[in-house]
Amino acid sequence: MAEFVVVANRLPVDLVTGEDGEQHWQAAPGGLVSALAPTLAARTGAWVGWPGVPDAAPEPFGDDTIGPDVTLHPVPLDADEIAAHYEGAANATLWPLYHDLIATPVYDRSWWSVHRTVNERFAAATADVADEGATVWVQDYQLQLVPRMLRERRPDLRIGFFLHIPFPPVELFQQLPWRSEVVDGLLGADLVGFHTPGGAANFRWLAQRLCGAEVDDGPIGLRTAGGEIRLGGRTTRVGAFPISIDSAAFARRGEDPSTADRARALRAELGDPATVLLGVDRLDYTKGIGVRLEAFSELLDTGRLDPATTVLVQVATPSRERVDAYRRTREEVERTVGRINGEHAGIGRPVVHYVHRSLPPDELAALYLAADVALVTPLRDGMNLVAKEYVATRPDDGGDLVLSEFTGAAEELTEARLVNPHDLDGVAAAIADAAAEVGSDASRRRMSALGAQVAEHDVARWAEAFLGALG
Ligand code: GDG
Repeated sequence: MAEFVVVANRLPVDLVTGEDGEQHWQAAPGGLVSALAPTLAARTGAWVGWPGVPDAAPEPFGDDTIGPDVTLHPVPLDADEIAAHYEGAANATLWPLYHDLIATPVYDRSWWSVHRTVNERFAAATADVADEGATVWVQDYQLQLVPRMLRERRPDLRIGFFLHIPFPPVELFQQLPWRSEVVDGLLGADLVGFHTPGGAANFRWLAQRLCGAEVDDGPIGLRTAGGEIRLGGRTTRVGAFPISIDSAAFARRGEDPSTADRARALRAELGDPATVLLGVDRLDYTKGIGVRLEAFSELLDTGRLDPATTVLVQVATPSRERVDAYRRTREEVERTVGRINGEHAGIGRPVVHYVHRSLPPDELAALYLAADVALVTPLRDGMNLVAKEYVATRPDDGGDLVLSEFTGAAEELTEARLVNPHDLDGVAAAIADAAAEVGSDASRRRMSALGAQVAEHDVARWAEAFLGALG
């Protein structure tokens, strides 16, 4: 039995099939794992999640990479459940709804029914592993029904929930046919955390309107749980806990001479351009990859950037490729890359270097170090860790950051060149200014301020603030 349980869509390991045809576990390192590892390792811990492939139902097993007393509890999903719950309700209903309807959400009753069943399965698995009075931390939009389901099974538990994506404006949220169920599901928690105060305030308003909860109307605290919601004799608190990264680890990579060597080699491979622009994203319609490509294209068309001396590297990691909207986004991005190169590239000298693969962390760090300007232009993003990783990797205070106002990161990284991603002229102007001012004292001062912000507010602090507020 565990004193501290993390519940997430995925386990921190993936079940993969090797070349020999045998299945084995492979670590899936990510921000969440490094954030929670210290807390997990310090206690008897458990992680409840899906192993990432259909029908896999291995027995719980220990994971020494996190801690000696940490057990992983796989929750099996069959192929139909993956299609209805994960690709459907989570990624074709909730994801677009919570990201401002950039794609049109699909409201499918049969998907939702499976979504409910899968949330029940996660709640049941958690109830089985949590010790009397244990602390349970449920993660993200796929599992919003779990807190209530778990509370009903185990009133003794202390339950926290954190939403990694934006919580939408109330007018949009109200479209959801299952809106009261979701709000009530979250109200099963003792603490519900969001990236921004705005998301928490939206949720508090909906708790009152949809569930008849009593709420206070004070300001929502940052890194504390200020807002109170009372329903059915229980109190749920809400707060803003902006997530971050292992800033020191990124800084160490940035300072490592081998990263600098690789960054120099990368620039040479790119043809030693005067200016390297960089985008790194999951290939997702929320990330505004098309926005930056269009802005770049206009700058080349109008001669404000020179294709002989400027390159854009776009890393677009494959993502959710079985969901229609993602297939369409990929087609659009690749068509635009082809058009820009067709119009502006020299033979053997592309202006857009497009990578549709996941790069190893060392290579990513070298790219961060090599890039003069990072372009982070989502139409909507809960936080955006790439922006934070980029500034944390620049011990030299070099580089520059063009950052969409519609990211959670923009509320903290106020010294970046903030842009409205719907304003193409504004995005293009920010890119042109950043390129013109590479290495200037002004951009160094701004990068230094950004670096200090991220160094101070790292992911360990995020986890401590949330768990401290959860009590
Ligand atoms: C969700 C929310 C929120 C990307 N390409 C490669 C690679 N990455 C890594 C980045 C970064 C991560 O993926 C992406 O994180 P983001 O925060 O940018 O975006 P989402 O995946 O949408 O995350 C988001 C986050 O949750 C946390 O709460 O910030 O708003 O949408 O860490 O480095 N990593 C490697 N190779 C790649 O090619 N190694």
